Amino acid sequence: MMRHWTTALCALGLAAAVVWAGSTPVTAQGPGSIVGEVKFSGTVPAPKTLKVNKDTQVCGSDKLSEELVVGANKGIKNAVVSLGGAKGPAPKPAQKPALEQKGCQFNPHVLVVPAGAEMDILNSDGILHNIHTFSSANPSINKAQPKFKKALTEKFDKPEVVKVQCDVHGWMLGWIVVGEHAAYAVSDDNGAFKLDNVPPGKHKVEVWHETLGKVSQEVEVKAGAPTKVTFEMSKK
Ligand SMILES: [Cu+2]
Repeated sequence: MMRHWTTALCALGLAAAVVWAGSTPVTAQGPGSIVGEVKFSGTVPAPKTLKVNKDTQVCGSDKLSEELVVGANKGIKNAVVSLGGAKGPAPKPAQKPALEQKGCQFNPHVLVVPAGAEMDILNSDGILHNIHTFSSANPSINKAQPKFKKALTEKFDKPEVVKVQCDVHGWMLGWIVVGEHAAYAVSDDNGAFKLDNVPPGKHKVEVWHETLGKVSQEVEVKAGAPTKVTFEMSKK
């Protein structure tokens, strides 16, 4: 008889526990994320054409400028989204970041590199390029990269946006965004981005684009969940 009751109570207790857990919302914990889009507002201008008039056997023919790339649904590519007030230093990346010169273009067009981390500048073209950087906080680099020099290793210690050009091929343009913390993302072909590991709370989220400038928005991030946000940028 006793045994029977115990079994019955246990079964009841188990059933109650299951119901209780099922009706209690799971408490979200830990960092959240910010997912969103950077969109162009207004009439999208036609992309500029860059004249290719040198080393055409490697560089190819005229190219479309990447200074403003607007994709599907007016998403802006290569906008850099970052968390204002995030603390550094940025962790060392697992893989050395690389800026590649291929087909006489910088790839990627916009690269985020943590401050103080080594990065490679690659010459995959087998012709002479000349790396020339424009910055204010970091020393300028102006180095020939002959065809046999496949990689140059460089390092930027101070956070800032560095413009990169090639003195051999006037149309070549790229950007190195030297980050002071880990919370950076670059928007993709459709203007989409994701910032992971964002502490819950209010954050100022900043967006930089090479020709459209800067916009920012306050975003409240919930613990353990993605928060959606849309940024709009337009020609000044
Ligand atoms: Cu070049």
